[in-house]
Amino acid sequence: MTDALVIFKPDGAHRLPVRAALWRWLGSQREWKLHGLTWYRPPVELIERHYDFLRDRPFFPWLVEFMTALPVLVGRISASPAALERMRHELGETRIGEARPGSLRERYGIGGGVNILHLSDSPESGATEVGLWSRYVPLDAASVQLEASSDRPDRTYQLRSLAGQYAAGVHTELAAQEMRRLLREETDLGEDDFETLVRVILGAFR
Ligand code: DAT
Ligand code: MG
Repeated sequence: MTDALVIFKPDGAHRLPVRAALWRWLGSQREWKLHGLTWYRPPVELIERHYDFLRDRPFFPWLVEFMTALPVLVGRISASPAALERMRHELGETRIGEARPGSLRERYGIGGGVNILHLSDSPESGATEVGLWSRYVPLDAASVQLEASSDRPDRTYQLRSLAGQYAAGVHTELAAQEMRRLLREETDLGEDDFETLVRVILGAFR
């Protein structure tokens, strides 16, 4: 058995229909075991270490801001190496535009690196990431109880289309305004946290 780190990123944690869908998948424990899932707002230093291999990429400052902006849901799973590989397959490719149709990221990701869920990509990275995060947050705490469904509407595909316009500089203001309206329908975040969510999501498409 191998360990892996799982994180509902801010979009996966706070867009309620997405959180419910991720929970239905992860909580099924189909061929893995979930050992704990807890709310935690990671400090910059932890995210910079976690994504150290991306330090030189142009999107790194955005990535750090995105991952530290709001509390996320973080936990540890154990699975066979083959099952972990199948989980990564079900999750889909990193960039939403390239994510396999039917994968979780294709179904719920808004675009670019706004891709809902982190999952360690191998037994080696799993061990490293679980080791690193355990120094900050207990990964074996009793799991939070999440809702398996949401009465909020899922606006993923509209958001993705608008993010495309926003990124292309087409109707930028209107696209941003409409994205804000749709995100408001999806989440119950309070006003300040909601503004933060909008900011970090739009930030991916500048
Ligand atoms: P994954 O999350 O699929 O394991 P990764 O480990 O290569 O992908 O990268 C970590 C995160 O960094 C990824 O989830 C989103 C962001 N990212 C990576 N490559 C990117 C890119 N080309 N454009 C935007 N964001 C990117
Ligand atoms: Mg990775």
